[in-house]
Amino acid sequence: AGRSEEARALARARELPNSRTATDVDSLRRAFADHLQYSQAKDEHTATALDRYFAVAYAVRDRMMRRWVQTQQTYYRSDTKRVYYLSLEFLMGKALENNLINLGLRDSMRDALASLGLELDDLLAQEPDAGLGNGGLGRLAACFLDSLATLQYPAYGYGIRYEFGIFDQELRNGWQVERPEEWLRFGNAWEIPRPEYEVPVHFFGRTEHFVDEHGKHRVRWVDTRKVLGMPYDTPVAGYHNHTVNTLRLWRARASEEFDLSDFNRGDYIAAVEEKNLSETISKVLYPNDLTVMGKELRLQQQYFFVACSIHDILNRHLKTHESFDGFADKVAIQLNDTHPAIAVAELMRVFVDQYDLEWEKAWEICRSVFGYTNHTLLPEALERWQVELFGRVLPRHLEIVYEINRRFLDEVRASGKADEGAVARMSIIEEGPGRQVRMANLAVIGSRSVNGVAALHTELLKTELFHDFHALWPERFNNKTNGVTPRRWLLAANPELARTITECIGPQWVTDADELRRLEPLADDADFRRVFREIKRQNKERLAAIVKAENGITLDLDSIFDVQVKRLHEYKRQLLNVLHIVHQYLRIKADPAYAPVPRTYVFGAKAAPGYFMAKQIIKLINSVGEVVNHDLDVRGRIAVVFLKNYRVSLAERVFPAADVSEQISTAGKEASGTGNMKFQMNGALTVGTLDGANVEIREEVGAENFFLFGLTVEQVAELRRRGYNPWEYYRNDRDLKAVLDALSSGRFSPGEPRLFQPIVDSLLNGGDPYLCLADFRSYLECQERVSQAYLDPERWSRMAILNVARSGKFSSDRTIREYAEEIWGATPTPVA
Ligand code: B1H
Ligand code: IMP
Repeated sequence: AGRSEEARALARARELPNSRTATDVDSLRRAFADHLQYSQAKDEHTATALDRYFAVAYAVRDRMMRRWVQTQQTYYRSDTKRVYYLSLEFLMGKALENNLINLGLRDSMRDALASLGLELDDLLAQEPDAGLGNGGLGRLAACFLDSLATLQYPAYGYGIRYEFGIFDQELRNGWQVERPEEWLRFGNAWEIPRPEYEVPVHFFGRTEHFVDEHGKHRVRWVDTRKVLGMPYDTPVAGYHNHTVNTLRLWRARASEEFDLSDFNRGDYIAAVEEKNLSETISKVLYPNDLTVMGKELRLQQQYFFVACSIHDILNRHLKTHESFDGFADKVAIQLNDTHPAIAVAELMRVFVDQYDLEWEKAWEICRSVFGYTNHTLLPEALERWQVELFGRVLPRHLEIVYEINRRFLDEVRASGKADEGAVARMSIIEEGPGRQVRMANLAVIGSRSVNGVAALHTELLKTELFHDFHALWPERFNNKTNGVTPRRWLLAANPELARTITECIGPQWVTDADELRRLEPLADDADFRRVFREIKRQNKERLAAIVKAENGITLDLDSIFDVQVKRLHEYKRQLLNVLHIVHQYLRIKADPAYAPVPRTYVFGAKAAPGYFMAKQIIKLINSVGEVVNHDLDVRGRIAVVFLKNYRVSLAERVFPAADVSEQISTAGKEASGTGNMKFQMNGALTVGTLDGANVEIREEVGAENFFLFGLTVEQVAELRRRGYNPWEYYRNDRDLKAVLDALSSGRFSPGEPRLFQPIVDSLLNGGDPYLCLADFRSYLECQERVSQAYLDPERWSRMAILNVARSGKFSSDRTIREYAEEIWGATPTPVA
């Protein structure tokens, strides 16, 4: 009764006019002026560009608030099934432009600011990237949030509010140097701290087994160290609808009673040191894309955010339900890789120890709630924890994992479906010296669904990594090919192309990317092709301006912009790309009359700080660039550019400017790739292997609109069976030999002739694990075909337009709809 009285009073209060929801130009101008004054306490004399950015951001945020609250109320009222996406990474990038677009405010806000003599684009530039992820896996989570809200699914993202996201990359003398990225230094306009919803999380300690008053065997987790998780909520608006979902990120805080004993002993400093230790948990994102470190702090991060999120999910459920009986009909939890897989044990612990559920019942609920997405087959990325470490940090969870495993192994043995070898491979515990907990096995056993992220990847999961599990539970496995949001990656990043597309086929494509198919006939329209080329040229100009400012290099806009942007990894073979560049360089030097179709080779890549070979390759790219860009013999023919600090906001400038997309991983190694999709959507042609989602991109665009090269997965396996010897390729291919000899001779490292010897050694004496030499010739021939095709601009634009037209499959809207229908059983829940 009290609450409905309050509701009526609030409604009356809201009858007074306000400027916080209106979206006309005059109201937006007023909102900007108000926030500059009332939120920033600034005037025209003192306001900085950053103040003005905040004024715009707050004006936009105001316009999300009502919808945000109403969205949440709608979810409660309809008691709809909610989806929780648990991820250690959300690579969100900037929020302002995306929010302006999704709320339909971009044009009015631009006009409102223009009337004040301000450029919207200048203010957009002020916002720092939210770099809470490494690469594809984190950016996928961000695209998913956009699609979930756009498709009106009742969804939440849960993760960690890292104080330091992915490092800022600087280059010193061509070497990568990492600097901390202080994205929160000037405040974050989008987050709402919610200290009132803090959650306690326990670590360490020991377990006590006892018999309760009903004679039941129970367990207590005692003598723990407590940390608090404080939620920060960020609104995620759907495109042109009323849905605003929540990204809830947890920050670690020392518990209030943190080491009172130290305080009481008068050791103030020691007590504050303790506080720092607790708060370290959410300090920094681990920057080792695709490599696990086995560090205690990383396990603490994982458990910290999982425990907070599970607590939150259960509380929300209990607000409107008496028990957990219908839990699995109301909740779906997706595990973004194994990083949050401890959630399986945590949910069991809370059910059994705190809510006193029977094990069997708890397990049944658990197993129908979780879905697990695998993102890689690379062994170095498969998470395993030393049993000793795991049991020290999470003693109760280790017991639970043992119990899950014991029951699972009994069941498998009883079924007679697996021999002892298979049983050992499927066990959650890897036996032998230094026993380990295998998180992937825990995730598979604890989930109703296991999916890969591209068709080929899922096939390899079934036949290799999870072969035994697939034999046991074939129905659990499914594919969900990745996608990217066309709002950020086409509508926002490539405004000219987006506008032109809308002029031709209407605006439906923004939320129904299959509509892009209607561009197909325009590939045969010479006028459209000309416009398409003009747009590409403008986008190349925009990128060239960045390169001029950052690298001091003037790019040739007529050259092919040949781009490889992604994390630096040996399997992604940036090195193969460099070998091709060096080959071209040597060819021009050997034959001054050789005039290849001009190319600008563009790279952007961060290397994990401890990844020696990756850092060497960055240095090599820069050193080759140094030589090539200053050699008058090759001027106007080839140029090499390394863009420093590749990140989401830079990517938004790069994809629209690319002619060629380099997707050249060793077949079988790239689970999906998502950059490949962003290039395609922006009309770049792919040079690629049959790996990850390249396979499906080629299927969609047609073989004639895709530049294929390299060994297939089967051929790679066959070559390895026969015994791969890189020396044979070196001896039999004079061009290849010349390239490697040039690296060995110090041609690109004057004064330090042996600098790149480790790279050459890894290729020749290290067995060339990623088969750069085996694919070298095929890659060269493919690049020759690319150059020939580029010579015919009409043919090239035709191919590029068809790439855009056939990119609909790779919208994350399609991906999310599949997850919702086939894994989560979630239905769209529109907000009135
Ligand atoms: C992908 C990761 C990853 N797969 C461990 N696995 C990490 C693993 O910090 N860690 O410990 C971080 C990241 N990332 C990528 O996921 C795949 O390599 C891509 O092929 C795929 O497109 C992307 C999204 O599915
Ligand atoms: P939470 O994240 O689930 O705690 O959601 C908070 C939001 O949900 C707020 O916007 C509330 O208005 C809304 N909400 C919370 N409880 C209820 C309820 O019982 N009925 C309707 N809306 C609710």
